Amino acid sequence: MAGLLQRKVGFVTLPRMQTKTDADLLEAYASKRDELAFGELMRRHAAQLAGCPLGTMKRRASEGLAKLRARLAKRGVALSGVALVGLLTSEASAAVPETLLPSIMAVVKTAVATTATATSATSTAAMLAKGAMKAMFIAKVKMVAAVVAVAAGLSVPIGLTVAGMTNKSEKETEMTNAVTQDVVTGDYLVLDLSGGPSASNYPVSYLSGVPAGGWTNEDKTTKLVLRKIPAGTFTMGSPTNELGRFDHETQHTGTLTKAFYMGVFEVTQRQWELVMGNRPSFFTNSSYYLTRPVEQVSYYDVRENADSNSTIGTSWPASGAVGTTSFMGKLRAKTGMATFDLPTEAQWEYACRAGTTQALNSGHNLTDKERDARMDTVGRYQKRSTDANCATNTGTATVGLYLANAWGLYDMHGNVSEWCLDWFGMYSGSAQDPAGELHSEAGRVLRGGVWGNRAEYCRSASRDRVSPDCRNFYFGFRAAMTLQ
Ligand SMILES: [Ca+2]
Repeated sequence: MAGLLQRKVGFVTLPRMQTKTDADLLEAYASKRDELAFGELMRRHAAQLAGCPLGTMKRRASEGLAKLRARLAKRGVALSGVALVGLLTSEASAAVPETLLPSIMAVVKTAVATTATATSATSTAAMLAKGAMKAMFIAKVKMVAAVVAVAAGLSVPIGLTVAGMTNKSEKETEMTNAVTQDVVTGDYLVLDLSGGPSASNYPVSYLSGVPAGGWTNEDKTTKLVLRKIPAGTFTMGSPTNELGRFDHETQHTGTLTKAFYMGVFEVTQRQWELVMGNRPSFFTNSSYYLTRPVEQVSYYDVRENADSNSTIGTSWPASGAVGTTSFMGKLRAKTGMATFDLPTEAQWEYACRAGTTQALNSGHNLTDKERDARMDTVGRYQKRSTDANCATNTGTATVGLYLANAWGLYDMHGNVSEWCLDWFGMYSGSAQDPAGELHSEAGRVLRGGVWGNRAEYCRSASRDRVSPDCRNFYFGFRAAMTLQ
C-alpha cells in the first residue's frame, strides 16, 4: 500500500516550495489552504514514516501532533483539530503496509465503539475535504485518518471513516479539488421504511448527529434520513455577474420563518420501492439500482394522484394537501407527520447554499459553463447515458457519492434534478416563506441540475421547470418536512 499510495500521490516539488520550512508550509496550508504546500509536506514526510509498524506509527502520530501544536502555537495559527488530523494523515497514510490493514480496522472499530460521546462526527468529512488528498485512494486515507486521530488522542470523531471503507463506489469519483467547507453538527430525523409498502407505520427516530460509523447504505435504502435546517434569512438568486446565470434568477432576500427537515440524500429507488411498491426508474441495473436516486417520477406521483398521474385539484400553494396514493401521502399516513412534502423552492435553495453565496455550495464559482473542476467534486453532471445498465460512472450516481454541503446534504448539485413545490415564475421580490405563483403554465420548479447536463445548470441559483405530470429520467426529488 505504501508504494501504491506514494505512486498515486505523486506530488511534484515546485521550486518555490523547496526553500520553505515545514513550519512555513504548515502555515500556508493553515491560513490559506495552500494545497501545494500541503502536497510538499506529504512528499517530505511520507518517506520518513515509510515502513513503520503500527505501534511506531501511533507513537509518531502522537509526537507529530504535539510538535505541530507547538509550532502553530508559536505562530498564533489557529489550525483546527480537524485540519491537524488531515496533516498527520497525509504523513502517515503512505506508511501503512497492506498487511497491517486488518489491525488498523480493529483499532478503528474499537474506537468507534468507544466514541459514543463524539459531538461532531460530520467534521471528519470536512477534514477529508480539507485534507486535499489529491488523487489518493480516499477510503484508505479515511481509515488511516481514524487511526491517527485515535493514536493522537484527538477528540475528532471518526465515524465516517468506517463507512468510507465499505463504500467501494467512492472509487468512482476523483476528489481532485479540495474544498474548505465546515460540516456542522445537527439533528436528524430517521424513518424506518423496512416494513415496506404493506407496513402500517414507519417508525420515527432522531439522532443528534451523524452516527458513529457514518451513513451506510441502509440509510439510503431501508431508512430515510432528513437533517434539521434552521429558520433564517438568505439571499436567493444569483448576482448579475455569475457565470451561467439566467434572468429569472433575480437576487432578493428570502426569509424562512420555520425550521424544516430536508432529506440528506435524494430519495433512492429502494426507498421509493419500499413506500410505493413499484420501480419506475430508468437505471435499473440490479447491482446498483438500490442506492441510485429514483427518477421517472412525476410531481403528481410524489404528492398528488400517483395512480392516475394527475392533480388532486386544489394543491400547492392554495392547499398543502397531498394525495393518499402519493409518496408523500403514504409518508404522512405512516408516520403521523402531516407536513411531509417536497421543499418549497426557497427552502431548497436555502438548504443547498448552507450559507454560501457562490454558484456552488462548496464556496466556488464556475470558471466554465460546460465542465468545471469545481463542479466535479460536488455532484454528478455531464455523464450522459441512454443505457439502463450503464456503467457506474455514467447516468445517475449512487447518492452521497460526492461532497456534502456545510449542512451535510448531498447531491444538491447534479445527479437528479429535484422537484420543488412551487409553480415557476419570476421572483416577486423579497418575501417571507415564499410559495411561488398561484398557477403557471410554465410548470413546476425543478432544482439542482442533472446528471446528463452542463455545469451551469447545476448552480445553486439555477432553476428549471416542466409540467407536473412529466416522468423523465432526469427528474427525482428529496423529501422535506416543515416544523409548525
Ligand atoms: Ca440533485
